[in-house]
Amino acid sequence: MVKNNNQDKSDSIKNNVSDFKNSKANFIKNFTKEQLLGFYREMLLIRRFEEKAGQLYGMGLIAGFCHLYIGQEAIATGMHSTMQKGDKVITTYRDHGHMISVGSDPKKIMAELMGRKDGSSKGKGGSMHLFDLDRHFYGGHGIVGASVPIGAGLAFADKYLNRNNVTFCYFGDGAAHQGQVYESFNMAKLWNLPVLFIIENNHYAMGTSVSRSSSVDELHKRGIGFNIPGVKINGMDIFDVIYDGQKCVDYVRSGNGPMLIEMDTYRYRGHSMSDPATYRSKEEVNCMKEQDPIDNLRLAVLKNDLAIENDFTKIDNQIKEQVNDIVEFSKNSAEPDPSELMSEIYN
Ligand SMILES: Cc1ncc(C[n+]2csc(CCOP(=O)(O)OP(=O)(O)O)c2C)c(N)n1
Ligand SMILES: [Mg+2]
Repeated sequence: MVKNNNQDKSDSIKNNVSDFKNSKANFIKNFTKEQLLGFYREMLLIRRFEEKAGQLYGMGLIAGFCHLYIGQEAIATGMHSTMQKGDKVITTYRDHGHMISVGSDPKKIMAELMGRKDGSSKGKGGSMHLFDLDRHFYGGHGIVGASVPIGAGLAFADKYLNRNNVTFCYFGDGAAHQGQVYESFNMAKLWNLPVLFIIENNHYAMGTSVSRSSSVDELHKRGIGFNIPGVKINGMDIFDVIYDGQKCVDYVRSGNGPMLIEMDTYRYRGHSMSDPATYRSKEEVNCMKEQDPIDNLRLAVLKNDLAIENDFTKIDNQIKEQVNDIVEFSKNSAEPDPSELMSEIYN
């Protein structure tokens, strides 16, 4: 196969990744106890928040579309730890976890899901249309693939204004087949935009598996035709995400132009609340749950004597209380006034 410079860079990242596999036990020791427990706290908050959202949906307190992120938490939390002030995040409708990880108030997120006036979009956007300008979180997009050209545009603005920031642009394995994705890849490389394209490959686009829909199922290779290097990262392990992800962020921030990451991950629940997910076996789901990112982190920390069981139990209890408060706040928030119906919307 003919190689180009970017391919060499991609290969060298891959080589470093295999070095990392050998020294993984040591990598965890780079973090303080506070940092490790902070990762655990954030991932657990996303998980419990999502479980609660699922219950509230069942009770009729959340309506419309609602896509849960359960199983994919290590990606949002891990990549967030590689960000600098002013870096941008844009993603799909599977957005609750990403908005929590950038530090938005989860009370406002839940209130938004419930269509209440204290929601982050004043209760008028719902689950798929979260937004937080102060934290550079640019949505929440219901149109499959739409986060990619907009993400490239955000990166264009940073480059144009000489800001040393990176845009973290997330999309799914299904979205990776969209034409607008490749138009964006072309321009992003042509202008060497500081954008990190991150495919969250959870192996299904609604009910269609990657193997049934993709002629090239190694999605990290999708940038090669545009000279965009790509790597595949184990998205079920936060230490893989941070170690490998940081190298990619550094590459982009150093002015080399875009890079593509394929995060290998899995969603435990159906595509949305109306999907019983009968297209995959219980064995498959259980096998993936054995690699659970939150259990993985807890075990790795305990095994390395970097915290004790009681530290985790305390956090488990605090998160339980926090999620109860989040629900109370959201239930007590009123629905938007009917006079708001036509304001701040496109019509
Ligand atoms: C342009 C467009 N086409 C189709 C849909 C319907 N649709 C919503 S989600 C989805 C599947 C996308 O799967 P993937 O990109 O893998 O993301 P995931 O849901 O797995 O996170 C489809 C086809 C849409 N919202 N927008
Ligand atoms: Mg998918």
